[in-house]
Amino acid sequence: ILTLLTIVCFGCHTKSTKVYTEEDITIIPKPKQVTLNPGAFSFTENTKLVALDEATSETLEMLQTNFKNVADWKLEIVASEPASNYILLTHDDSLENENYLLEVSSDKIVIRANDQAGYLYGIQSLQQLLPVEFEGNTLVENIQWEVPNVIINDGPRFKWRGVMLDLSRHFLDKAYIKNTIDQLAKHKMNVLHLHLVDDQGWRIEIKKYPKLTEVGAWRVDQEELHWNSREPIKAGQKGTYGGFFTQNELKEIVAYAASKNVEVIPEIEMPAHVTSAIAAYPHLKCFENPEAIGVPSGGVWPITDIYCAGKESTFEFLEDVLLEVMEIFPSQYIHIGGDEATKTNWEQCPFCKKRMANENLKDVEELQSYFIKRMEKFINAHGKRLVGWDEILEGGLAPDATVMSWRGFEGGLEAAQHGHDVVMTPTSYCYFDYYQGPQNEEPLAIGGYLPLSKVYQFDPVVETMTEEEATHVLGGQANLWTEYIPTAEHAEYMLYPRLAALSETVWSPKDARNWDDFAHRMETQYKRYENQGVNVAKSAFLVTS
Ligand code: TNX
Repeated sequence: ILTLLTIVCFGCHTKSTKVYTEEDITIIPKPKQVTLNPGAFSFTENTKLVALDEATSETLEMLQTNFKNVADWKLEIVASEPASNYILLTHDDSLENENYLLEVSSDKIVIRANDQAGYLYGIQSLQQLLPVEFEGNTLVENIQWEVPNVIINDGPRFKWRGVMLDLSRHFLDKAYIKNTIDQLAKHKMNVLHLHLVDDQGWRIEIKKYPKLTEVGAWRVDQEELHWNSREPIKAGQKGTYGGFFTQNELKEIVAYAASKNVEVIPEIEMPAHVTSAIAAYPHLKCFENPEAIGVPSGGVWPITDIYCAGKESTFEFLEDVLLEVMEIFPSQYIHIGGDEATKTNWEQCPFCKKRMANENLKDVEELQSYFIKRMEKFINAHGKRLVGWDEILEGGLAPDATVMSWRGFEGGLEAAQHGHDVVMTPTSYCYFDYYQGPQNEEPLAIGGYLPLSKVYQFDPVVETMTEEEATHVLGGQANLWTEYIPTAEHAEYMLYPRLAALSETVWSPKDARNWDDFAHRMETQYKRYENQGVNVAKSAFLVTS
């Protein structure tokens, strides 16, 4: 009798007793289409993970590790389907990239996708259907690891779903970046834009120009000198605060990100926001005055020392740098910054004046446009595309440039009207360095006010856009500038939970968005964050208007 019972038990594993409702489906970002059916699938120690090929086996290994951690089960990965009690990942050509179809029934779970990203996102949704403790990755007893029976048909609204981390103003280490990549994948985001160069620090090893990191990556300790101090650091003064990534470390980050469907886009600022480079190689600016400042901790504004647009040596330097950058980052896009260039030096500089005369440029705006167009030619010749902040529109946009619109939506709109691709990152919805709750209760921030509810109202497509213009909107991105964000813990605080709202604005269908429904799902998402050990801001949630 006992043997018989055991056989029966193995065949039709544990029956669910819980009755699920729509309220129990708290996936963020909200899927395109969800159908809830009666019943549930219960994972057991004998649930099989079915991988028909190597690609799916990697994805299933993630699930295997999680179950090892939370249940101390070693779920077996097998190559063919058993009669029941299994999860299968299977290829489906009819689905678009990054899409997945997740079908949960009482005896099996099937995830269909056309690419690795689709499987990954199917698994992410599955994890969010499991009890929140699943995210904790620590052993939990007396819990039923079950998932309601559902059919979820899902895929992204936009193809660029990004976050930018500013590693210059404060350096954030590799562990934090990998952690952010994990979170991006959980939120079904797929772009990590790394701001590797700014006045306050050069963060990427360039073999041909070692001083960029020997000198340019270090400034006086941020504790001694707040970034907002107007005290310039003297040339030669030894910096104690900073850091940089070696090329190998960056390659490791790129590979890790790729395994989570995240593309890392490097930003090498030019022609401004480059005091760190100039501190290392003063010939890169127009006037080589002997009292050249070192790497500033910030705040000396406006910064007039920018790369000289007249000297050929500037372009040689930048091309050398970009060659090394393109070796590290396989991304289609290279971000060249282009923002906030104060061009007073260019107006005075004999080299710049000569360039303007030779190239028939009527003003320094056109000189900046010349600069960017020249860089674009170089980037295109290496099979890559240029993306830059919306200032690259001034003086004429480079022929194939993609515009990252930050000073509102206008730059993006203008670019789209001229047939250029656009990523929307307007300060009003996407600047995660802004306060997210009442100022007097929040840690010091740069200013502004961007609560969770406001992020949720973001829409990358401007209402007045024609259909054709809207096709040029690649998506949206949150920017985390770190002038006031000295630690990884603080960076987390600024990113979460706002990233949850942003993810929904770039993933979910516009008409699926509903604040009350989102707020309900966020209650569970908070528990997930807590289980994952994320330093999440509670304040953002309190403010609903
Ligand atoms: C503007 S956005 C900048 C950054 C600052 C940020 C602070 C952009 C392209 N440039 O250099 O860090 O504002 O919010």
